[in-house]
Amino acid sequence: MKLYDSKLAPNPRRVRMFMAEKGVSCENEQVDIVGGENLTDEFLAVSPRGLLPTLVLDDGTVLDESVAICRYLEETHPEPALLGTDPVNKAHVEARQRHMEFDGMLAAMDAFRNAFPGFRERGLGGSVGKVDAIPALADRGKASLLRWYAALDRDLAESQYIAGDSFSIADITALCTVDFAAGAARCPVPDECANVKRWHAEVSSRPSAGA
Ligand SMILES: N[C@@H](CCC(=O)N[C@@H](CS)C(=O)NCC(=O)O)C(=O)O
Repeated sequence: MKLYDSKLAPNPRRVRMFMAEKGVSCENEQVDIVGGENLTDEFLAVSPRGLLPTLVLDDGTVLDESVAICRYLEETHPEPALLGTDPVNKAHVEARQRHMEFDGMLAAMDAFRNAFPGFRERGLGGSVGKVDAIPALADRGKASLLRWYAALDRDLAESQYIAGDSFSIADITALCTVDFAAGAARCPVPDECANVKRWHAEVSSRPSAGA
């Protein structure tokens, strides 16, 4: 299989981390999003939505969503389980993963995309039509991130990881979001969020965090 990847982007990093946790590797092709390589005919012939990550399986099947790719990898490489263990835990991990994606990742995307000069005419990613950036959405993205950090800090006062006692996909999504928010979106974890900082140091020390 082959992963179309982009080193600086947070969603492809989620898949790289997931693969590293599973000990899975495959062919990798870097696609330059800022330079617009994801919008070329060549890439759109592979992945029509023009988004990264995209995983192409050996039989030609194209998977173009991070969590769908992770689902496939979990089914084909069950250990270690990153999407939960029993029916209740699986549901809880999925809920927490969605909280991280909707409340964190999307806010970080808004904060970055709507402020980055290179994306002035690319307010939404991918190939389906151009939408201008809206600068006010960058401010709202940062406000949403601060709200998310506060909620995360409360949750992490009660548990070691985002979805309880075990590391899961929810931690991967959250780590990739925090690092992207702190770097590209210039919205780091506030000093008062000591529980988030404790968790961040712990998950950042995993070898997969460098994938
Ligand atoms: N929900 C999708 C989001 C994918 C996405 O937005 N990827 C970004 C990189 S993090 C992208 O490819 N952007 C292309 C662009 O900005 O044109 C997933 O998780 O795979």
